[in-house]
Amino acid sequence: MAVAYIGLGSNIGDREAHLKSAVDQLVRTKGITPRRVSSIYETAPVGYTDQPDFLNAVVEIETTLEPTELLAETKVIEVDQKRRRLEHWGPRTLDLDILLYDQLEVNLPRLKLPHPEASSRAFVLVPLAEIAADSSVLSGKTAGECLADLEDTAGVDLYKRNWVKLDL
Ligand code: GSY
Repeated sequence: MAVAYIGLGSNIGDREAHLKSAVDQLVRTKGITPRRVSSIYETAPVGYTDQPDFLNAVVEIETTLEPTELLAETKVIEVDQKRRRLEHWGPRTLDLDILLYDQLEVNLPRLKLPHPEASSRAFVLVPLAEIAADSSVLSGKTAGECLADLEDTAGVDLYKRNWVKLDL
């Protein structure tokens, strides 16, 4: 059994409903058991900035799936939730990114672990550090340490706590 962290993001339509649907479908997926969910944060877009603000959150799961199997399941969820992405870096209904999978380092064309954004992006680090500040996101550096290193977390605002209830 591995512990993994999945980043959720949405910036089209009913963003909160998209994040909820993602968690619901994670709960229903064989081999995946969500254990903790961060608060939702409203975040200014990074990269291509001429697009709506995102809602971002992070889910901690236990999983019996291998990393590539987990990746495949996240893609199924994106498609099932009718993900629309108009441009490669542009708005999307729902994004699921595997951020961490135990302490595993993976460098495949479609899967890099830890996720390259996990150690540098406030929209990832703020929700990740909320539920797993001690998780290692960059050669021994924790999410909490990387978050402390950021110059600021402007553009990442708490949007909602306790937005989903897990039957543990
Ligand atoms: O990397 C995921 C998609 N994405 C995001 C995001 O989820 N949140 C914010 N704030 N900016 C982003 N830019 C991209 S691309």
